[in-house]
Amino acid sequence: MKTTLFTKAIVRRPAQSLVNGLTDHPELGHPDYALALRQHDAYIAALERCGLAVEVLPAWEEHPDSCFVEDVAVCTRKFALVTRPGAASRAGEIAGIQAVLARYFRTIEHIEAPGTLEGGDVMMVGDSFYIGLSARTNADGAAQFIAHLARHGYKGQTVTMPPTLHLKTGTSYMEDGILLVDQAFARYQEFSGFDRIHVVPEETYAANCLRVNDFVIVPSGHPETLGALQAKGLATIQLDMSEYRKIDGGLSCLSLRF
Ligand code: CIR
Repeated sequence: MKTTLFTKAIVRRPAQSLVNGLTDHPELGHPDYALALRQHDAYIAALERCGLAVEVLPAWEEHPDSCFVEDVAVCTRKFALVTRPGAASRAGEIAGIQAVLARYFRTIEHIEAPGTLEGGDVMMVGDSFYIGLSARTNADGAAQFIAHLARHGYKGQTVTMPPTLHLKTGTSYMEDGILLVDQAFARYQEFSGFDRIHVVPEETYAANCLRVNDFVIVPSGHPETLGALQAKGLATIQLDMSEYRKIDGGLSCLSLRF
């Protein structure tokens, strides 16, 4: 059976300044820019293979983390949201995103100060949204988003966060009731109703996989998670994400899908 969740995606080419992106893992070293570009090419090709028309925004040198376009917006079926990133160095990344979103969405909502919210903290499960209260997303930002959701007939609920960058760093929804959870989220009551795949500690990075229509995109080098997804009958595409991992970026971070 064909599953159509999304038809379009927006990505932004990595800038050379990517090598100075924010990271909690400096021990992994700086990204290799040429390799990051090749990995980005493969990422776009994978989204196209999943059936998406991909709009590619140009690299933006002033903003090292700007290829992580997921954090500056949230796209729902009824409206788009321009966020207000909690990382000071990323605040300027929202400039221009409204104009891009306006090509696809009639209604665009915003997070206003003092609220902060980054898209990496938002997990969509059908008409329900989970919002991680992280160092990047505060209670005010989450409350504003939940109010927007309610106005559009959706539900939103906050999730208390372990010390993890974003909610989707540690858990991601694979559709069909299946949820990937790393150890930090394993005991969360709010997720107990899902068919959970527990990501083993050595593969924590693979808690951020991306379901796009008939495929799940999985970071390469995570055989247990790959096997667990395939055992659920899901078709997989593996992508090498080594250069983005160095600056805490995962598969979902690199695109907006709608
Ligand atoms: C940051 O720290 O903001 C970037 N280096 C990584 C952003 C990853 N985005 C995401 O998880 N949605």
